[in-house]
Amino acid sequence: MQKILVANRGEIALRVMRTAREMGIRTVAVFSEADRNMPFVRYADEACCIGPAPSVQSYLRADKIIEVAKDTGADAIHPGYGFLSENAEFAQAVADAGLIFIGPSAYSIRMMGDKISAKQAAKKFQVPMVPGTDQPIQNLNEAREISKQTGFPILIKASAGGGGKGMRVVNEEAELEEQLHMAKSEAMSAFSNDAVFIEKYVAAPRHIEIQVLGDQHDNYVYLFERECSIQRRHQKLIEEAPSSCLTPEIRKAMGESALAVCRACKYYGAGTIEFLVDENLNYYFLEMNTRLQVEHCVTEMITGLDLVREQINVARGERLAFSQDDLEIRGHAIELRVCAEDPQNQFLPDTGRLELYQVPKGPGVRVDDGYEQGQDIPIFYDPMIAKLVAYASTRDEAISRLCRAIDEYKIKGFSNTLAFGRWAVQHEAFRSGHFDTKFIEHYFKPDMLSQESEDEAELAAFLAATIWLKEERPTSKPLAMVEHSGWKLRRR
Ligand code: MV4
Repeated sequence: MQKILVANRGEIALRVMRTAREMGIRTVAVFSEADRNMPFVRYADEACCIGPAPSVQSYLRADKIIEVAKDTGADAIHPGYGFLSENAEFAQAVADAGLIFIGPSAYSIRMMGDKISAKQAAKKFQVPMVPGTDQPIQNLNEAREISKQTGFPILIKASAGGGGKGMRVVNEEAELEEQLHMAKSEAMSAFSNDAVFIEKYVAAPRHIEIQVLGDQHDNYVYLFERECSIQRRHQKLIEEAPSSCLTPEIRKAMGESALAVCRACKYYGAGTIEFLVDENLNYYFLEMNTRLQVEHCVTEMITGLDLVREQINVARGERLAFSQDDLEIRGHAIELRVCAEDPQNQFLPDTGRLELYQVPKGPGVRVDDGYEQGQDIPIFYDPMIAKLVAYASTRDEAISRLCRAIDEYKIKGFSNTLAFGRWAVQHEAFRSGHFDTKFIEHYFKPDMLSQESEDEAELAAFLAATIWLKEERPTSKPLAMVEHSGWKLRRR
């Protein structure tokens, strides 16, 4: 493999290109008109504009991207996450064009993309599943029968959904008819497929996922878990590895279940098996993500592996160079997604320019970002601008380190999730490890962060007054001194 086209943008495009460069592989960037000045475009050895800003006219143009790959002599395509990464037709088209798709086969993507066929495959390998069905619901009577067996509340899920899209909670039999009807018509308009299935609703579970790697010679390993319960509206905000709630026995059982899912779909490449874990540490298979995930970095920190390197090696047919027994968890990693969103206003996306942008550095800090100071955040794409990862030997140290890094991180120009992140990891429920997917809903109120900015304003006023009243006060710019005060910056 001599040259990889990266069919993505922002931090993940850069992330993939960095590993390619370390491996002596050249890179091709494809970019939209909005991304012309992005760091990933400059980092690539070659770059090609593929269309206007909207994704459907650029990053989702499978035909155009394959054409660029051929024209530039690339021999492989890395899809990153999002966009075309879990599109089986794209994976097939890449292969049909004589190029290597750096990811699983179209067969695996297709089987896991349909949640009903994923459950049927996993069931054959005795993977634990939430009580319910692994067949499409045919009619209301059938839905009634199944919910009688499981008991209410239940969840109706779209087979073509996933990641929380196309789900409906039904609390009692009286709501069933209407909810089933709505679920099916929603699924039809969103996915052109109205197949739905039913599961017992697990209230307030933890969301824990297992990272896996497979090669094209039937070898598989699991790279332990990531705890992803701190999320809002199915958008994860904080991820960590390992989870503070698993025992070595459950970790091993979940890892082996994850590998069973891989065997069920003949998986190769990097993948993630999502599980729900209830308060008694029962775990249930939810779905499989057949791509490299945003939060893969925390797994890299605790295993010492480079997942993109592994993806590339597997894609070119190499065998995994290690087995399960070679792997162990070392230390603890926590990731905060730094998003251009306003936590005080329901985490709605904010836009603006990076007027000031300084990233934290030093021991155990990793920042995967895609923008530079002075750039505008386009409205067309995901609001995540960076991932801040803290790594240390223990969870407590990783939390302290993340807080220190958040303090060093300077972003001015739009609202972002940095202060939210500090609030979350300092919360007693997070620190003690006793939290679930309802963490933000239960504990977070918008004014919790404004208190912090009020404290800061008060301190700034106090310092300004103190300087002003001091005998040897500077004759000019007292406010500039306040601005640069280490006391204010450290919020003391
Ligand atoms: C569930 C569930 C409770 N019970 N299934 C949401 C994402 C999708 N992968 C499946 N999801 C859920 N499935 C049963 N039977 C609760 C969720 C869920 C959730 C899961 C993981 C992380 C956050 C979540 C937030 C709300 C609901």
